[in-house]
Amino acid sequence: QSSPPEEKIKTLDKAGVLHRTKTVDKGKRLRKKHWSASWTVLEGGVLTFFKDSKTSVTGGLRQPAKLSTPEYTVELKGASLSWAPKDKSSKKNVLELRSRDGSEYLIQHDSEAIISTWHKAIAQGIQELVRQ
Ligand code: I3S
Repeated sequence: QSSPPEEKIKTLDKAGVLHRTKTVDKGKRLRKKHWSASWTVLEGGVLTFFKDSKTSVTGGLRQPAKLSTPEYTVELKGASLSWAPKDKSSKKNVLELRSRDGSEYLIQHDSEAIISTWHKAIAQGIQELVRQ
């Protein structure tokens, strides 16, 4: 039985600036980490990292995508999320996201409160897709 149409409307779950780096690309470990601050949007079961962090300032929440190019798009279906083990990074508050296609990302924010709300939102996004 399919869900009613209103449940399929994509809603913005969360958006903000996070530090992130990709560490594995489809099973292949990348040689170097390149941390950068990026405008990040969680919407409709997809986490999108934009190329830069400035969009939020210039474009505002309403049209972030128009002024910036997505750099990484992570489908949360089949993904897993955990706190990164200490050997993955010396930074604090680091999350590790593994996508179903075998890519891995580290996501970080100096504020424990902020990273915790992202942890909750991404974990919930993954959970909601489990039975779909
Ligand atoms: O895993 P690594 O090599 O310790 O990661 C660090 C490097 O990516 C480093 O870049 P350079 O090798 O160009 O200096 C970054 O500046 C560091 O932030 C990385 O370590 P952390 O522990 O911050 O993820």
